[in-house]
Amino acid sequence: MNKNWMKTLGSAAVAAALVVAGCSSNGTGNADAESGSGGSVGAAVSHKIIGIDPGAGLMAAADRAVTDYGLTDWTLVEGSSAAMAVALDKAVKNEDPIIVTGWTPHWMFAKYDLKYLEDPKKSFGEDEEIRTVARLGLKEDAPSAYAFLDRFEWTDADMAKVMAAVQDGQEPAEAAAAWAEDNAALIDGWVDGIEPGAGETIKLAYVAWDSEIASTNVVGWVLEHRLGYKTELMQVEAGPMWAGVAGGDADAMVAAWLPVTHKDYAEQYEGKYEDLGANLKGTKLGLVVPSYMDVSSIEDLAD
Ligand code: PBE
Repeated sequence: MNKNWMKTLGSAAVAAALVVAGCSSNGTGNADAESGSGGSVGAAVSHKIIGIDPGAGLMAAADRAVTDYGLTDWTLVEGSSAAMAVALDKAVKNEDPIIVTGWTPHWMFAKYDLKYLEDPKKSFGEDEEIRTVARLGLKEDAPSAYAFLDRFEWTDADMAKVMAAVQDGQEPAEAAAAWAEDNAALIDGWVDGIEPGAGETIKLAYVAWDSEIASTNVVGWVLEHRLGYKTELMQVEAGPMWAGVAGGDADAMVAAWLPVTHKDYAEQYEGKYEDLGANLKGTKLGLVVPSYMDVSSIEDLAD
């Protein structure tokens, strides 16, 4: 009963009540909590992993981890990037234990002292990159936009600056514009020798993941301010983002995490999109905890 009930938990108040209930169950025969055989982390966080939007590849990977490590009593809580960040912020302020699904690049590693739990079974994969994916035919229909998208590549340090500005309260478009003005030389290289477009509208699909909010707004800025296009930034869920590019409703996205995280989407739409290669290398995904927690590996979570 516990498990299904936990899945439906929405409010912090109910969650807090559950923690209390979890503690009191110590005295009423909760074998895990009483066994002392490594169940303490699970009990401390009510056997919950705070996830993000259900369409994220990170959630599929976290589900895989739950299976791979035998975390049978655990619940992966669905929500959003923003809700995860709020829960993490609250926990860190109170020095409460918490486990979240996290990824790099992300501003949270600069703001808080965090660590990834080791993943010896590699449920979260390795050697991933963020790629740019265009719809079939974009090359012919908007060659200048295509040429720039094909060339676009930056670093996690670049992305982190835009993400941090958004986190500090700037509108994403403003943060992107400010970053672009500070990095004009880099952008010169991205557009060097590319003729401006004819004012067509380029539709960029993205999901409200902090990293992709940053990249999509920067790419939109370059298309508009350096290449003469109009842009439409379409914020959608992960599935519709891939479906949009594959079906031609969106022109491109800079949010394809491959070869692992978006593998299912990439396979589903194989042959219906063009992979323009990496726009950022050196990413990472996993379960993330505050450094003050005395746990180092996902293996330690199994009761
Ligand atoms: N993320 C951020 C995405 C890709 C970008 C890791 C949350 C995902 O899991 O699909």
